[in-house]
Amino acid sequence: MTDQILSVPDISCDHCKMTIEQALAQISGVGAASVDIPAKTVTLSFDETSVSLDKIVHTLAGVGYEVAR
Ligand SMILES: [Cu+2]
Repeated sequence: MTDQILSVPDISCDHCKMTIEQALAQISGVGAASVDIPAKTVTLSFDETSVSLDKIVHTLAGVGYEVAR
């Protein structure tokens, strides 16, 4: 598993946290994911052999959250 911290500037409340965590939970290959609201970050671990970081970033964009890079 690869650990990754993503910066997501639009995170502002519990609703954002729930939306993001639920979206990530539906991607196979993504393990634990947690959203830090004050820090506006998403910390997750994923299996690089079954999902790419790109796919994760696109999934977040699909639910309305752009990852800053
Ligand atoms: Cu919100």
